[in-house]
Amino acid sequence: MITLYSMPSSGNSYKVRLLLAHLNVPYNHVAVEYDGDSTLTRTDDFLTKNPAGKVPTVEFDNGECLSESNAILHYFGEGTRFVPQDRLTRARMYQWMFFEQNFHESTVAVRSAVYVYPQREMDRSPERLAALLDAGHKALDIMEAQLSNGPYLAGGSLSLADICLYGYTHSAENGGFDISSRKGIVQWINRVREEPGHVTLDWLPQPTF
Ligand SMILES: N[C@@H](CCC(=O)N[C@@H](CS)C(=O)NCC(=O)O)C(=O)O
Repeated sequence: MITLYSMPSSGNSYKVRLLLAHLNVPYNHVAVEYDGDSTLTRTDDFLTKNPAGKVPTVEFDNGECLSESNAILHYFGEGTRFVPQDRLTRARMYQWMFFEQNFHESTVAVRSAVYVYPQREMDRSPERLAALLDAGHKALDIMEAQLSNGPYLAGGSLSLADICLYGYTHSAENGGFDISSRKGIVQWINRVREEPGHVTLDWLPQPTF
């Protein structure tokens, strides 16, 4: 059985847990939280699995490992209903997933992390918080423009792009972002949440041992 190293409180890890839940993929879960110098991601053993020292990271039965949340989504999502058949719609799904890592994660997720994790306290300067708020609202406006015109980010049904961007958008208010005035995003959050098989951020699989 595969092992997923993931951070229970993190949107990047949640994306993977959400897709695996939708696909009913069983896995061992190893929880990783910030724990100073003893954080699991800093150990020599973990660094052989992912030299970047980050989660989510998947370890397969044969010892092969895969990291980067969106690469993991791609690995498990390929050939399922979460990857559109149409070439352009599929490319648009990837467009949103690259946007997530380039623009949304570095603003919306980072501002929330700065508030939530005491370890990020040094990043709480007023200038930095203001810049992140401004840039994060721009990222949310870009999503809002799409979601005011269609039910999902790419095509007419839930795709990897929605699973990917839901991770940090549904909890963006933790970072001080205004979601409630963005009606397209509000309705999309409800739509994603109502999809059969959905699990919440705090859901973790039962231990298998
Ligand atoms: N681009 C990476 C980002 C991964 C990442 O930043 N993970 C954070 C949690 S959100 C982490 O592992 N932090 C623990 C650490 O740095 O030790 C992805 O999408 O997987």
